[in-house]
Amino acid sequence: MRKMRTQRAIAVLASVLLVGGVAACGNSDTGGGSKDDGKITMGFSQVGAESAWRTANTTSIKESAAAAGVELKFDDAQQKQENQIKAIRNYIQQKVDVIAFSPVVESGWDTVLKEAKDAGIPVILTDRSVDSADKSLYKTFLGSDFVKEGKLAGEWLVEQKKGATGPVNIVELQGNTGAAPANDRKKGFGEAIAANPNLKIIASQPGDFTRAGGKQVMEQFLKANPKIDVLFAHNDDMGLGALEAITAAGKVPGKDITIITVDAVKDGMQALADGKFNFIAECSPLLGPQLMDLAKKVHAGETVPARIETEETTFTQEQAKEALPTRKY
Ligand code: GYE
Repeated sequence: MRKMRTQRAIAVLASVLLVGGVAACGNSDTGGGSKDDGKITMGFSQVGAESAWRTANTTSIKESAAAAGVELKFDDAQQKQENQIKAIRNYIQQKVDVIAFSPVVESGWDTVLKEAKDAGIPVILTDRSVDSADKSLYKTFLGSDFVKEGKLAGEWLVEQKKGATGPVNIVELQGNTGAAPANDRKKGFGEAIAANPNLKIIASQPGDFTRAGGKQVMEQFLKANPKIDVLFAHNDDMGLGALEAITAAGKVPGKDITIITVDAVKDGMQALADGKFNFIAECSPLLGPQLMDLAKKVHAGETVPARIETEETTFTQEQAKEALPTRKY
């Protein structure tokens, strides 16, 4: 009797172990499989969170990584190059598969890029580029043509002011010093307005791409210059900050002062539709899907084009009214 009971107990125990074993085996199959599945790890160093453009760009990158099954390590450098260099060195140490970053300034990257190259980790530049002479330090640059954006802004102004008989005084709010979009937008705009000698930049200062910066520098411009006809702001956020300074100075934005910006984020488009801004050159922050695609190709050893340009347009007040209801960011 006792023997039979013992035998049954052993049988029950065995079946429990068996079922448990199968279940455990099943678990490890699915769990382990997806881990070693050639999943790409990307280390991304972001400039910061200085503008609505940047927020939309970060969201695009995070969402696209998740959708593409790319494991994303993300670092916000708070607009400091030294933080970006630290983050890139960390990613090299962690042996990520791909490093992507948006360089806060153009210069000073050769050493860290060489370290990534020596470690055999491909680098993708996104949004902003570097001025390194050695193009082998990175695989590709995905982003806008900032010179073109500045040029489109300038050409619109030339057209608007073609009947001007006297001087047209322009003030310029630049992005952070040394950044590709600040250098290039200034260049493109300057070249375009050279077509009409009446158009003169009477003051040009960095407002760091932030609302607070735009407001503060515009206050100084207004104090120092009794006649300001045009504001060219290198992004919407600085333009939006400047609106406060202009209104506080008793002037009507969009009427007393013509305002041109770059980006076309929702708040900028709203200001344009409301008649406070006059023209926006678009710069698209939605780089995530293309970036993930490039990361996969580069990781697979495929050659990719050295330069991939973002498609963009421009907006007048009327066009902003039409585009606003479906604007995603
Ligand atoms: O225009 C500005 C942001 O690098 C294109 O950075 C980007 C610029 C964008 O802070 O709003």
